[in-house]
Amino acid sequence: MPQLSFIKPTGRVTLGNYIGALRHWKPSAGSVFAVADLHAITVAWAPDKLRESILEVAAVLAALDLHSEGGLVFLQSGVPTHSEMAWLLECMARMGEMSRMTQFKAAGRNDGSVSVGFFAYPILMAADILLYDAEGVPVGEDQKQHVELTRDLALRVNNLYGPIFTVPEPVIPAVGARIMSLKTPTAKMSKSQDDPDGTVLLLDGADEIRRKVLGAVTDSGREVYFDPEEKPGISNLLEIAAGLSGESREAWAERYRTAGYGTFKRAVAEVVVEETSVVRTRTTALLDHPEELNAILRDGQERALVRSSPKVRALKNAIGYPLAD
Ligand code: AQP
Repeated sequence: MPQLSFIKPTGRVTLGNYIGALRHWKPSAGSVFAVADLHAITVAWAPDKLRESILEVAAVLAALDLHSEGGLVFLQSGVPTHSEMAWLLECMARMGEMSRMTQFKAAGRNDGSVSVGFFAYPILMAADILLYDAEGVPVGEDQKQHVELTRDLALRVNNLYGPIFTVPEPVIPAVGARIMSLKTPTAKMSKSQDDPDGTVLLLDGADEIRRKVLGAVTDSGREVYFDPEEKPGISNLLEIAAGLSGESREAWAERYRTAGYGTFKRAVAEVVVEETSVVRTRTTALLDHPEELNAILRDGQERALVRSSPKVRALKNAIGYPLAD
């Protein structure tokens, strides 16, 4: 089944993004990988930072060759069918169902300054999915409700106007590693958090990676073993090592159990340096040659528009717009 995955340009790409998501993404005919830059402005943003983040995220997708084998890599903002479809669906969604979205309830309900876009973004996400006839959408537990909204909207449209949309299923990945901050191992490593020493960036140089990993907080005791409750710092490093090397956490713990925290951290730092070096070098090269990256993105956006336009036309036609075809 072709994959459809979006990533928000809300900051620099982290090692958490790479281990938890990007390194598992594979191109195939029909797959869609997009920089969700329309989603990035639902919260406060600075134009320069946004531009920088969009280009970095796009360069990583291209460095991973996700545009090969017929896959699409593009900027969401460059393909107008996304916002057009979102508007059409917004007029079919109900305030009641939108107000029940837990992410809005958690972050925005009692805050009058939250943007209307933040309230409506699950509908934009529905548009992103429905435009490409995605059957399965890989999401974490926190996004499952949004795929359910997408299903409800698709079924509503299909019942009222005929079979226009494929009704997608949420696909929850079996074991997704959750990488935590190196400085606060009880908090997720995140692009948008201001946690410079706790966050390894995918484009950090080798020395910077070593400095950050060696500076990671550890736990009391001396032994290396996996126990996120008792040893959140060490367990996070085991998760990182296992996520990158393909060897299990247990194998890593066994090898370094009594070696001392310093030796263990040095080994983890080396794995991070080695296993990210190819994607780092390729991403940096693309950022240094914007014409190559731009060409990939322009080609992706043209193909995405060709692919998604019939869906918008079909819906417009069915709901009463005379010149939609
Ligand atoms: N710490 C993490 N460990 C494992 N996986 C992670 N992902 C993010 N952080 C970790 C995965 O990366 C993908 C990025 O998707 P996104 O950028 O659209 O959303 P996100 O999950 O909100 O990512 P961030 O980095 O935490 O961004 P902000 O700070 O803006 O919220 C997803 O597949 C995610 O699971």
